[in-house]
Amino acid sequence: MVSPELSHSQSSSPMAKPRNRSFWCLPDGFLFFGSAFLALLLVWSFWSFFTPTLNFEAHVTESSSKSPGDCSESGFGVNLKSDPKDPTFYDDPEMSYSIEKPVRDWDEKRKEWLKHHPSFAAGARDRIVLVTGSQPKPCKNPIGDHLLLRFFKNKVDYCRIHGYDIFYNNLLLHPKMGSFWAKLPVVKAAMLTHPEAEWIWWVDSDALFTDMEFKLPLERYKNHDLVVHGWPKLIYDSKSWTSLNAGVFLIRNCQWSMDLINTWSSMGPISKDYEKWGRIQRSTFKDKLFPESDDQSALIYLLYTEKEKYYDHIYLEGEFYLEGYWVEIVGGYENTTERYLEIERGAPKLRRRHAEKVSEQYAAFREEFLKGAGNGRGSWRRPLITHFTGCQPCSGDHNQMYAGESCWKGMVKALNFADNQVLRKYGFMHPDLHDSSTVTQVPFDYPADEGPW
Ligand SMILES: [Mn+2]
Repeated sequence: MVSPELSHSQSSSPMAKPRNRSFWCLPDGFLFFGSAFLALLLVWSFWSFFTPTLNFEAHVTESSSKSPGDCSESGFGVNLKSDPKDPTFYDDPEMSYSIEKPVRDWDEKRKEWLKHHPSFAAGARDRIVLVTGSQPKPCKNPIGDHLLLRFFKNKVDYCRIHGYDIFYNNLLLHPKMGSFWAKLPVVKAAMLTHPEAEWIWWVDSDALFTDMEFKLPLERYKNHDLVVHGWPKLIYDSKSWTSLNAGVFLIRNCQWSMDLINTWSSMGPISKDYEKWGRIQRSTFKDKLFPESDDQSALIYLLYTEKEKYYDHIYLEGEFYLEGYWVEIVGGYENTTERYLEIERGAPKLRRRHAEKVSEQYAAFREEFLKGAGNGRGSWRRPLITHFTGCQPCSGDHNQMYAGESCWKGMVKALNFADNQVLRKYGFMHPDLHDSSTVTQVPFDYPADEGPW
């Protein structure tokens, strides 16, 4: 059927050519009845093919009742346009986003908000908002801002592929909470700003996704509220300040987490006991070399001293690289690339070109071939996150253990390794992981006789 907009625009456009005039001048009524008759014939012939079922009827009604321009529901079936008048925690003048003011009854408040926003309640259990950020000023390292942009692009790519929201912060939300402490005020504010999300996923600016397909096994964390990469043995036996890494963590949007952030940040620079905490941490964790209290040691300290209170809530993920130390990872990218190519050569369905939006299906296909790959250290599976601990892309400072060159070269290699997984869906790739600016086209090598058609 010719839509009214189309016939209108065609007949009134000054650019319309007179050649088709006779067609466009047919009375609307004629067109309508003509097409309606054709539609009826079509429906009728379909009717004789299929046994009519309730489903079929429902489908017809649903598709015809919704006009094509109806945008009241967008995104993933959530309503972005409705915020009912019913008061929520946002209307409470006592509510504060500040790290210095604790939030109480957060579970009830969040539940209440979801009740008033039912379209968000449906998928709330698995909803993740990724939060990251960097400093407010330009980088001292001449290539620092470029590197940070690429680290951020990588996170945007990962989030787009998996349908996660992302928030980038480049301000100190509390003037005293700088460097490694800066994340806590941001995570707390993000929890309040995203009651629709069950999880906030903090990822440091010097960490990047190097497996664009892998999804967090959320089912495994259902009875926990904080997930970090770490090892109980190193906490309780070795008492090491690197027994877990606080640069990447998944935190549940709940009251327990609000309380944790409160206790955790009370060992930071906002505390009058900040220096004392530095001394305590250093005497507890002998391998800690600097005097200031840091967020990672503070978290380990809580787990170590109050095991009964914290251990059950915190999942120490040691099975895969929730984050992995770059030094033990970057040398393996070529081997991993080769192993994945080998798999693809034997599995045409993995080579099939597809829209980026349906990438997760191909990730699931690939899983069956990765069973022997192992996970974490020594494995040839792509590491979920490569973390450039000890290298600071922005300031240019780095641990004296390694040359600055190896930091920046490693980052470029990791960024291109990750980018290749994304670019491929756009038809291109970096042929050389060390060379960021050269791209080649991905050949179409999917044999027609193996196709699904
Ligand atoms: Mn880091």
